[in-house]
Amino acid sequence: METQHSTDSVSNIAAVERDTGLSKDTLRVWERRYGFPVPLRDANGDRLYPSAQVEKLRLIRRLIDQGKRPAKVIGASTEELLALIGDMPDSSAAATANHSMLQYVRLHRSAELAAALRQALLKQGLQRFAAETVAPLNEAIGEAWMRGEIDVSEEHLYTEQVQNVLRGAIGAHIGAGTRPRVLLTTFPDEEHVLGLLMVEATLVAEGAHCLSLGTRTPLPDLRSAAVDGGFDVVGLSFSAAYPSRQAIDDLLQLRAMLPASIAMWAGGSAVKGKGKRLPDIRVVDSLADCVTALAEWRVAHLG
Ligand code: B12
Repeated sequence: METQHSTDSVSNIAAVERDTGLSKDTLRVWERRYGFPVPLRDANGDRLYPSAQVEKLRLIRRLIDQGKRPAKVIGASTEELLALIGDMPDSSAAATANHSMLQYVRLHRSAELAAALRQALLKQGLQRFAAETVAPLNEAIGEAWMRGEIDVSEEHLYTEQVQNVLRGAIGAHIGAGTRPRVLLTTFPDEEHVLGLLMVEATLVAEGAHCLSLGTRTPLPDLRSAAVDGGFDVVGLSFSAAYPSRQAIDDLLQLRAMLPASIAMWAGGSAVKGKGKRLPDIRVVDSLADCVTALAEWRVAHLG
């Protein structure tokens, strides 16, 4: 509902939520906690937001999608916010795309989300899509969940759509790959699957032969699948939710169970930088490092 108040058009809280993607609760909390926004009130006492404030909220939303904390930017003027956005690395197009994808998750518009993901994949190709679209989106979704702006069902909605698009693209390469033969999975307590899919996308694009068992494979079954399947590498993913101590113990246990001829690669936030405590296990810190680990393996085994 747009009404004329002085020269500035105003919007009610529902319209601002739709426009900025900031929930009504967040708008009210910020008003109390930071003194911004400062809505007017209509005859019924309902909040009305002048368009200048809505524009500022849009800019603040974009900076938050880039990882900025609300407290850090909410006091800035519109000019300062624009300058901050201007300083953002040339990811404005990506940021805008991510912003709208986050919107689709919030509004349960899965068809538009899937279409936007497919569009990005088309533009970027499999490897860049995983690294430059899915990785930052994971962060943004995780942050939005942490701020209570999305709930677990929306995390699932997001995961399913990303999974469909990545699986579809990877599926086109099934069986085409050569060496190494890489078996991908997670341990029983890890249900985050996107890390695995991003790795598979990266490796398949490099011509590796990958087989994913999905998440939660018990160690003895993983051992027999790796040995009986003649795999060269077992790759395991550990999200930030997985206790690092447990990851190290479980990885060392599997290392002792697997023949030395099968390499082990471990990745994800929970094991990042933990290489020193994991002898004979290659900790891979990023998708780019994944390509390096692959090249190292080929040099060592295929000369
Ligand atoms: C989607 C999601 C969910 C979905 C998962 C759906 C599914 N089936 O996959 C659901 C809703 C189920 C979920 C549940 C939970 N989640 Co969750 N989740 C996420 C989210 C948004 C994306 C997950 C993901 O797959 N990320 C990809 C991860 C694995 O990749 P990465 O660690 O960044 O690793 C990078 C590289 O290292 C490399 N890599 C990764 N793995 C590997 C493996 C190999 C071999 C190699 C070479 C490279 C490699 O690729 C990645 C590229 O970016 C993350 C946010 C985030 N930032 O990740 C939160 C997040 C991981 N979850 C979190 C939490 C807390 C949980 C729950 C405990 C919440 C709860 N109380 O229920 C549960 C735990 C479930 C469990 N037992 O595992 C927190 C963890 C925070 C912490 N420090 O503990 C996060 C970080 C959100 C947040 N910001 O707080 N989650």
